[in-house]
Amino acid sequence: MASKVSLTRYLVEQQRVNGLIPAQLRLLLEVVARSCKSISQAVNKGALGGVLGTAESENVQGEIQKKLDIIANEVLIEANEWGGNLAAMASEEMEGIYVVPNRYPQGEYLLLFDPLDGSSNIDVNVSIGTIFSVLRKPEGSQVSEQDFLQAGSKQVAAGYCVYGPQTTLVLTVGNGVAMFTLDREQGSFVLTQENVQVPADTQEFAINMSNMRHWDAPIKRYVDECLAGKEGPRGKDFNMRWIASMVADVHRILTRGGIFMYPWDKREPTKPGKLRLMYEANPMGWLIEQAGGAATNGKERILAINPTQLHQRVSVILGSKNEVERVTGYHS
Ligand code: P6P
Repeated sequence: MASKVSLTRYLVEQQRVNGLIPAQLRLLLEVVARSCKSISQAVNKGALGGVLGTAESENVQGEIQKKLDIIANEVLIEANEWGGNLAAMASEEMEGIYVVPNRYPQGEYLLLFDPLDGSSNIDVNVSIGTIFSVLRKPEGSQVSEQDFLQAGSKQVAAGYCVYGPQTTLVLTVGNGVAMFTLDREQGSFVLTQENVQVPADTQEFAINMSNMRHWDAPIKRYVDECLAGKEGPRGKDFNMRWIASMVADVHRILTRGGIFMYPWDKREPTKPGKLRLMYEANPMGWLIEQAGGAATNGKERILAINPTQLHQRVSVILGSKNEVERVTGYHS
């Protein structure tokens, strides 16, 4: 039987073979993976760990925080602040950036994360996940929030860990997408898929249909055509999925194709969308593109958007390339 390739070995080989991962980035990714193992343990305890329910506090998004949101955030901060490879961190759960304390050496990378995406699913035992993105800190003086405002195309690493029937880490450093499944007996992530490819076509779309009356015309047209099935303009039937956990929906798309849409809608016209650019759309968009898919906001490539605010939101259409191009085409 072929010997198991651990995450560590994969990263060392990517560093040695492709020179893609400097030692400091490799250490950072190992520590993020270790953080995900700790979060997975906490998530798996559920009610037995007294970690379900809300924390009676709100995050910067004005959303009620779940106890596990805060636990996951603290795990990532504490695990990543001492390594000497980061200058600062940013999180969906924190208003401002977290600058590495002076007692630790500052590094050249910036780490952004949504510590536990899909929180509404925690208490009902549906898959959730951690999403992360790594940028280089621009040259210069003391790190600031401005340093984080880089387009998604500047990411040097991106990934997520989905806490579902398996705990699976999905990662790209710009050389394709690899998936690692947590071997709980060994306590290590083992390579279970390399060179992940999203099929260019699909018969499965993911959107929250309850918002249909609020959508813009191009999204309504696309979904209506999917619902028309064989007899309609698409000439084929479509299936629908909506897990209300971006990590789980994106994982399905990376695994078997599909299109995920969280578009702008007229409930709050000044808000470009619900999902956040820096630590949701950018990392997921890069993973999808690295797997041969596409990711736009309906009008332009998500990774080309120049951010103006750390927590800014964006409309997201991502997945099977031909479907995303069709929906984007309807917008032009
Ligand atoms: P809705 C989870 O809260 C999240 O940010 C994404 O993970 C998910 O795709 C979306 O919101 C679900 O939103 O409006 O369907 O509950």
